[in-house]
Amino acid sequence: MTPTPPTDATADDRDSETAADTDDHLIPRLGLPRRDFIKAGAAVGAMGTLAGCTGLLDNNGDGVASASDVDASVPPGELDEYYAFLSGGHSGDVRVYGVPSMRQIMRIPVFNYESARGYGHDDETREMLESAGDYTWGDAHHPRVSQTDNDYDGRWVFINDKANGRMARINLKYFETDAIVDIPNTQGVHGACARLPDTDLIFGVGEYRVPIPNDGRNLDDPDAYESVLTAIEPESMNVVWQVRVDGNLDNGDGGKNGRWFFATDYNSDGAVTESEMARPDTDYLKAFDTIAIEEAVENGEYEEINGVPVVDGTTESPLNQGDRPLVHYVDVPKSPHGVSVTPDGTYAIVSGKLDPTCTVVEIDRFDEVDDPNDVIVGQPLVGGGPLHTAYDGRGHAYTTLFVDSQVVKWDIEAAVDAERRSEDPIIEKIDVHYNPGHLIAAESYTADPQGDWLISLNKLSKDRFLPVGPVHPENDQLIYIGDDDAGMQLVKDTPAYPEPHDASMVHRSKIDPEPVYDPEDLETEYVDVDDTEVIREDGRVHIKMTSQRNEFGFHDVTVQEGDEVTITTTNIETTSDLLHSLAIPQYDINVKLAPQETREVTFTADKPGVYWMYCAYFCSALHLEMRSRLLVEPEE
Ligand code: CUK
Ligand code: CUA
Repeated sequence: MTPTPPTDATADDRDSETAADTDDHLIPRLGLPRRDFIKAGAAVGAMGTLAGCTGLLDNNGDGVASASDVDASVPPGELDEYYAFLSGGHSGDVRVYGVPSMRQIMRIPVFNYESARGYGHDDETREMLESAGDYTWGDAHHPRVSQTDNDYDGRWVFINDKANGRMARINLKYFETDAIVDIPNTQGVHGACARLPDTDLIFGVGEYRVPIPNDGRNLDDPDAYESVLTAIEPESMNVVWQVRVDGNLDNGDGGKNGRWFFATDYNSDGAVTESEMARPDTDYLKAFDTIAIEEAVENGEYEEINGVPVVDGTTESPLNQGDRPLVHYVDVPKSPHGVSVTPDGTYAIVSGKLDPTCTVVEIDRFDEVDDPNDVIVGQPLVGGGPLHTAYDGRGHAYTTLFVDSQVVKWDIEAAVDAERRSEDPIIEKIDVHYNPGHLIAAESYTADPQGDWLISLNKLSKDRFLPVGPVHPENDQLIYIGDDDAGMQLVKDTPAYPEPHDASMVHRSKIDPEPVYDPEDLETEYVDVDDTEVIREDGRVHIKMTSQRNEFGFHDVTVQEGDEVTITTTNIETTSDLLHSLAIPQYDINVKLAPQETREVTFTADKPGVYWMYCAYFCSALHLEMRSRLLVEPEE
């Protein structure tokens, strides 16, 4: 996320303020003492009530809550309370953190090739990547964990590829990508979200407007470009329908009751240059009535393009004229960015980006109002560059302020009661370092957020870590939000490789991954000791072998130059955490083999010579000895 801020302000402008602000607790924009924002009973007076409050201690006995008083420690040998799934941006992967330790536990390759997990190296994952467009990278932004009845169910994580217009599915039984769909009729799928409560559809939010179909027609006629919302069935990962809209689409979020989906639009005029895109005073929040859209599809009111039923949801569409429009267009201040639905499903909150407000939309009013703009019930003045909003389940919203480098906490109902563009609903602001994009609170996307931890995903780290050259890490900051009296407490800086955009945080009790593979779940047939063999047929060689401490099933295998060789390998170990791999470096292969995992790799033996196949996971004291020879005989 690198939105254009309304001013040229960046972290540089804030650097000079930061030290002073910390000292006298001034909130820069408002010029008020920070403690004035804390509710009655704050600071010293509140400490008497802190006993029994999770996470907050008074470690230094000064009677004032501070970062050192928040217990975020996870001692060696102990486990975290939450999983956090963070997108890897243009690294193309998903990272798994433990919270509150902020330790990075795992990386899951999705749109990228990755050798330590053998991803894109064995036949199955390579074919998955090839059939999904054959790109070597992607831009992963929005990891959303599947829910049942508006609560995390531990089945899947879905994530978009903003670069190539794809959607991927990670299965949480094995924490691995198991499906990717290359979505037709769209470029740059940005938002990714589910229809709730039960994740029966996944939505890909089409960002870039292009001619549909994009086959050379209307090349330089931007008025004819369009963007679409895409609905994907999560079990099959098939695209089931699309809706074409006016303007573009940016971020999205699902309502909680199986009907609504919301998406922002920062380019309602359909412009193609930055200055034109930022010109209109208002852009849209689009509310998609997914039930009405499904009825239109069932009634055949669509055009089939590239095999997908595409429904017309533009403002002029006949389907939008009746009393049950497919898409409601709500005017919100210019260039909105994030939209997120409150845990109780009452409101959708749109963050202003180029306007210092959030817009609160009451969802039930869509059925009651004649003018769609009458769904707006609040518009608090939150600060510079609001991008995304998260929830604690206690009626508070937390919004990142990109330009101000802050997170602002505000009261949702107070914002509905207050005048438009009032600061009254603001409770508190905390400095973050620097320029935050998304933020995520524990289980914020469910009906029941946990309300204890919040991560601010900051785009710049500047001087917060040892310098490592011109490419800086980003900074994921852990903030404790569990004590409304003491206020938000910044607890930890965590450097992140570029670049997390969004995250989901799930209590560990809701995810139950397998420690070893169940061979029944794998496509490739298990190779046991008795199955070890070499099958030769018409220039094709199929090697079936085991791997275990400390040898492969064959000490050497001879093939002919030009043979098409398939090696099927099973790690027959049953002990958890005992991994091997099959590396054949000169053939650019490294297949990872977790316990009870079988993988297959196919290549053409086009280079005569001796090739050591070795195990790249340090599996035992005789790990270095775990190697066999591939002998490729030259053609006569
Ligand atoms: S995100 Cu994708 S540009 Cu604000 Cu949801 Cu960073
Ligand atoms: Cu097996 Cu190293």
